[in-house]
Amino acid sequence: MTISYLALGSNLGDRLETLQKAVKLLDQEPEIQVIKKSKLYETLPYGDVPQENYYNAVIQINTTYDPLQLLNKTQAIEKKLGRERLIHWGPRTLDIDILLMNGEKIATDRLTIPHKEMLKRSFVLVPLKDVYSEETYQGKSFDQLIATTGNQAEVWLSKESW
Ligand code: PH2
Ligand code: MG
Ligand code: MG
Repeated sequence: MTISYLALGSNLGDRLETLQKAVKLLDQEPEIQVIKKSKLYETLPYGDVPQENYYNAVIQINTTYDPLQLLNKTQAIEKKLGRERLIHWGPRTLDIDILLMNGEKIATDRLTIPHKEMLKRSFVLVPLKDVYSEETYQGKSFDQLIATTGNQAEVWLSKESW
């Protein structure tokens, strides 16, 4: 079993319903158990593409899949819930990114673990703090890591319960 962390994001259509369905579909996979869900956050779009606000969350899962098997599953679920790959970094009904898988380090064309950009993004670090198994990551507290991004003000708790 591998403890892994997945980031979920949506900024098209019914964002809450999409994230809820994604968690359910992941948990229904025989080789994946969802252990913890972060709170739900509304976030300003990060990057250069103007677009609507996102809902973001992070979940902790247990899986027996290897990284590429897990990527195939997450991509199948993105597709099932209506994702079309149109604009790089553009609006999406559902994005599932693998952040961490135990201590794995992988760099291939399809997949990099730990996720390359995670330390720059408060919309990832704030929910990761909710579910991460330890108080620190690479020797730093999450509050320190979040402060370093400079975009911590772009993330706030959603009033919706999920
Ligand atoms: N995902 C992106 C680009 N920008 N901004 C926010 N706030 N949340 C996201 O999930 C997001 C983004 C590309 O994956
Ligand atoms: Mg992403
Ligand atoms: Mg992605």
